[in-house]
This record gives sequence, structure tokens and C-alpha cells, in this order.
Amino acid sequence: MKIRTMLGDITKIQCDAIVNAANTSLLGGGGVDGAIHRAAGPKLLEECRTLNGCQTGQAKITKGYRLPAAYVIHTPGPIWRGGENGEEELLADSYQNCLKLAEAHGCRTVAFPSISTGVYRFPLERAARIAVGTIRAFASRASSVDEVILVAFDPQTKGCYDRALEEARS
Ligand code: AR6
Repeated sequence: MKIRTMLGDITKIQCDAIVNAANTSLLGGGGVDGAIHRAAGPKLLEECRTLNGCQTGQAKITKGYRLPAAYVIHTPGPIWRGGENGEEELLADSYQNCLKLAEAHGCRTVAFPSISTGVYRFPLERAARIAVGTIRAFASRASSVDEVILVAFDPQTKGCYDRALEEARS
């Protein structure tokens, strides 16, 4: 399984599934969540309303509607509260549960935004290491997913991903 990083807007990416850094209501919000709902159109919210929310670290899947991606995998990442409240484990759960759902739906390519590092204030470098570590650990048991794209919306996030990947490979 290949892992690559890119700078860009996740709503423009042509792949089987994009991940949404959602909240537990799954009813939309700001940041990447707002951008995904705007780009997908109102049918995405309609489907989300049928899902009854989602717990932190878990994931639920919908269709992509007007997005180039076939599916959206929604996961509420943890809100950073100092690091003593299971935040690291919950962030790893988010990545892992998204990958499991992608596998269950036969996805080959999956794109992730930097979950929890915006409004939820998870420290960026730690989050990047958790993202890379969890995806690499999953790679050994992945059968359908063969490419994961880590999509950074700003150069600082891209730099953190690239360093975390380099560290993990060396
Ligand atoms: N493409 C890729 N990444 C993006 C995009 C985009 N179009 N837009 C923003 N980002 P955030 P969180 C980056 O705050 O911290 C929402 O209101 C952004 O720069 O979107 O998990 C939800 O409803 C940052 O690097 O998500 C929740 O209430 C990253 O995506 C809450 O925010 C995540 O930032 C979730 O907070």
C-alpha cells in the first residue's frame, strides 16, 4: 500500500473515498466538514440525518453525491483537552475505523484530511505521527485499499506529514 502526501483541497480529489473530519452530530460544521457538504450538495446532509450521529473515534460512510469521490467516510476526531483524556488513542481509532470501512466497501484509494488539528486543536506534529503510524500498521492487513493520500490544506501540515513519513521509513 502506497502512502503519499499532497497540498490541496480534499473536495477536488478523484478517489474512491474521502474522509470528513466531522463532529458527533454528523450534521455538518465549518472547516473541511463545511467544504465537503458544500461541494457534495444537500443530499449529503439528507443521508447524514439518517445515521443518528457517530461517536468520537468511530466512522460512518455515505455516498459522495456531487463530489468526485464515490464515498465520504465521516469520523469525529477527538477534541484536544491536554492529552490526558485518551486523545491519542481516539485519533488512531478514527484513522483505523475509516480504513476498515473503506476496505469493507472495496475502496482502492482513500484521501484523509488532517483530522482534529483544526478547530479541535490536536497538536499537529503528534497528529501527523499518529496518522502515519496507524495507516502503516493497517497496510499489512489491507487488501482492497492500495493508496492513501494525506491531504494537507496548508504547507505546515504538509511538512509535518512528510517528516512523519520520513521518520517512519528510516
Ligand atoms: N481540504 C483539505 N483540508 C481542509 C479543507 C479542505 N477543503 N478545509 C480545511 N481543511 P477542521 P477538526 C483542513 O477544523 O479539527 C468542523 O466544524 C484544516 O486546515 O476542519 O477535526 C466539524 O464539524 C485542518 O488542517 O477539523 C467539527 O465540529 C484540517 O482540515 C470540527 O470542525 C482539520 O480542521 C472538527 O474539527
